[in-house]
Order: sequence, then structure tokens, then C-alpha cells
Amino acid sequence: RNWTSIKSYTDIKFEFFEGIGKITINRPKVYNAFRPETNMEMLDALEICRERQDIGVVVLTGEGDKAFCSGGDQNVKGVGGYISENGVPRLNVLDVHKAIRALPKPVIAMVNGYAIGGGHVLHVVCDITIASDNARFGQTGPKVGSFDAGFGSSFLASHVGQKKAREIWFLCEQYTADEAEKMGMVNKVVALKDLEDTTVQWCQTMMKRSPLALRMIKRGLNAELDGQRGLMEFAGDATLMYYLMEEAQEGKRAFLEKREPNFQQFPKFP
Ligand code: 1HA
Repeated sequence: RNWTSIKSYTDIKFEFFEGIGKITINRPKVYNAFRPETNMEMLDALEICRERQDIGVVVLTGEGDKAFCSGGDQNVKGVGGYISENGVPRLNVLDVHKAIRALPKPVIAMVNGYAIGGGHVLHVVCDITIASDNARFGQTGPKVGSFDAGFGSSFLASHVGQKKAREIWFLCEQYTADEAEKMGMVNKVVALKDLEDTTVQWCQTMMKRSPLALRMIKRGLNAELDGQRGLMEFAGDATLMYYLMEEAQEGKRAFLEKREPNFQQFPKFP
């Protein structure tokens, strides 16, 4: 498969193939742990995915066959966060979570090994997870001096239930791909050699579906958990669709033509 580079970065690869934008955390020596710069690059790539008309689906993965992502890079964990190159401590993976959640296109986690700690949270916030059979899942926060009581807890609970979510966080054990699938936090498990093919097939199927319909489903499912922020994004897309209608155009035209708008010409559906 001929992936072409969209933009080059230091910590990630960002590639394109037939409508798919693929973001690969490229720090295999640390099992694809992220540092603040990694998250800044992912945010930039996600923004490009949002803007580009020719990208329908986004895939997030890790380089190599050992890890999807092992969470925050413990080598740069300092006081108050992970220390960026300019010395500022940050927890900016939270901005990546928000960007994945808000992206109006499906985001697929292609889990090719360990999805641990903050790396586990990353797959949890993606819309779909496809895992290789060697993948291992788990949280580590309470073992290593951290926790994510945000999306990494609430969305996890919505996938696996409250009791299981508490077990995963309180015990910090690891789970196999099959166990993760049975729990409902993984959509499909395949052999490592088939991981990319399967993921691309899922992406191609989704790209045959109506993009606006997928967008509204994502918004609706998000809104249930995301409170006013989720409703705001859902409402924003309702406005987008209204702006596509004659009824909204009539309002604008009447204003510019300095006349009363004629809204009565439009149907009032029961
Ligand atoms: O909780 C948060 C946040 C919460 C709120 C807001 C923001 C947050 C941001 C981040 C996080 C977190 O991610 S906290 C959790 C941080 N991550 C971890 O605790 C995972 C640490 N890693 C492991 O548990 C294990 O390495 C492993 C289960 C993934 C793999 O174990 P294994 O197969 O025994 O390999 P291991 O030898 O441990 O690791 C391979 C290499 O990768 C080692 O380097 P080497 O000795 O070969 O030079 C290891 O040091 C490195 N490595 C693995 N994980 C990390 C790492 N280096 C830095 N940071 C890592 N996270």
C-alpha cells in the first residue's frame, strides 16, 4: 500500500492513502510514549485532517509491532506535567483527546501492541478500535503516580460499564485483545499481519457511507456524554445544515435586499 507523506514531523508520521489520513506515533524506543511535542504534532495533523476535503477517515497508530502507545514519556515527566523543550510542564494530551472527540470524521485506533496508561486512553477516545491479537490493554496511573479522571474514565465506563472501568483503573492489570473485545472496548481483533488491511477495509466501508450522516451520529453519541459542549457541537452542525437550506438563504437575502423575508413559502413538516 502506497502511503504518501502529508507533512513531516519529528515525533509522528502523517500519511495519506485513498481518503485515509494516518497518524503514527513514531517513538518506538520508548514504546511510542508521547511527550508534549508529540501531542503538538498530533494536534497539527488532526487539524489538517479536519480541513482536508479529501480525508474521510483518520487512523491513529504506533510505529512497529510492540506498542500502540505507552502513555506519557516518563523521561520528561516533571513537576506539574510533562516538560516540553522550552521547559514548560504540560498535560496537552488532553487537547488531543478533545480534538479526536470533536473531529467531524471517524477516528480509528489501530492498536498494534501495548495500549497502556495514556496510550490506553488514546484508543478509548477514538471512535473505533481495531486491535492485533498481540495487543495488550490497561491503565497504569495509580501505579506510576498519575490518573485520568476525564475522558479516560468516563468514556471507558460507557464502553465497559462502571464496575469494569473501576477494576481497570483500581487494579492496573493488563488485558489481552480478546478480553478487551469481550469487554466492549475493542471492535475487532485480527492477526497482526492483517491489522492494516482490516483497518483500511473498515475505513473504505465507512467512506462509502454518507459523511454527513456519520458526522451527525458521532455528534449525537458524543452529546450524550459531553454535556453542553456536546450539545453545542451537535447544534453547530444543525446550523450548518440549516445554512444549506433555502429557508436560511431567504433570511440573508431579505436582509441584504432590505425587504421583509418570506418564510411562509417553506414547508412546516409535521
Ligand atoms: O495519566 C496520564 C495523564 C493524565 C492526565 C492528563 C495527562 C496525562 C498524560 C499522560 C498520562 C500517562 O500516560 S500516565 C502512564 C504513563 N505510562 C506508563 O506508566 C506505562 C509505562 N510502561 C510500561 O508499563 C511498560 O513499559 C509496558 C507495559 C508498556 C511494556 O512493558 P515491557 O514489555 O516489559 O517493556 P519495557 O522494557 O518496560 O519497555 C520497553 C522500553 O520502552 C523501555 O526502554 P529501555 O529500557 O528498552 O530503554 C522502557 O523504559 C520504554 N518505555 C515504555 N513505556 C514508557 C517508556 N519510556 C518512557 N515512558 C513510557 N511511558
